[in-house]
Amino acid sequence: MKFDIVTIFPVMVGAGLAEGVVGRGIERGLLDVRIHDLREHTVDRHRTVDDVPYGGGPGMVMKPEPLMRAVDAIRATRGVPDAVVLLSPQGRLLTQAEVVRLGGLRHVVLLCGRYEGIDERVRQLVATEELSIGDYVLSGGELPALVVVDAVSRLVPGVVGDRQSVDEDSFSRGLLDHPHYTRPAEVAGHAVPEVLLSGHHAEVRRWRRQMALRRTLERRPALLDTAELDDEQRALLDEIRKDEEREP
Ligand code: 4HQ
Repeated sequence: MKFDIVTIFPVMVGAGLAEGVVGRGIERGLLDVRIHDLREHTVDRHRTVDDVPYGGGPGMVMKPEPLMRAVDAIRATRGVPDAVVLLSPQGRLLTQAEVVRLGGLRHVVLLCGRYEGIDERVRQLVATEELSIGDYVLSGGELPALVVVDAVSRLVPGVVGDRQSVDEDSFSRGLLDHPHYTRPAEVAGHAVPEVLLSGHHAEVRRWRRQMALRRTLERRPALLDTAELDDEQRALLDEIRKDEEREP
């Protein structure tokens, strides 16, 4: 899968791609990621990428032409992308469903904004969609772009070594994860739940499914409205809800 990231902080983005699962995916040729320094697409002596807002007010606005030229250059050298994504708090919220959709594409361009915002014509003329990674304010789109690349890359075959860990991932099943434990069996008086030491695989599986449902019900109940539960999960959830009624 191909990603092109346009930014005024190429070193920061490069650092975010260099290690871990994404770094290995790039090294192994499963991911083709290029970083584009927006300033390379300026034409003035000062390499200006921002300007004062029309109508006045505080802060600066990202100029449209460098971004337009950057995407033109990507089209010419890397091919016509399937999506040009603008990262901004005004975008549609990034969910695992959006991640899966992007994972079905072959070539995605990510535009990172800085300053107070980006000239609206970039949305109209260059971006094909706008995504937000959450309802909080960051100082730029670089971290959101890295979030998108990370989440989408995990779905590219071979990038995550163990296929099972992708399929069983928390949100891929629409629920929160169950608790995890490793050695030692006791830490500061806190023991690992007995069932996990029992060797009863069916019991372990049932306990994990129960805990995932319990945590989802307690922490993110709205997820249960859209999660596709099987018969066993619906039965477990009914049990948990009855327990709650007895001692809330
Ligand atoms: N910003 N999800 C403002 C974000 C953001 C987010 C990126 C700050 C764009 C201009 N982007 N710049 N949240 O807060 O995507």
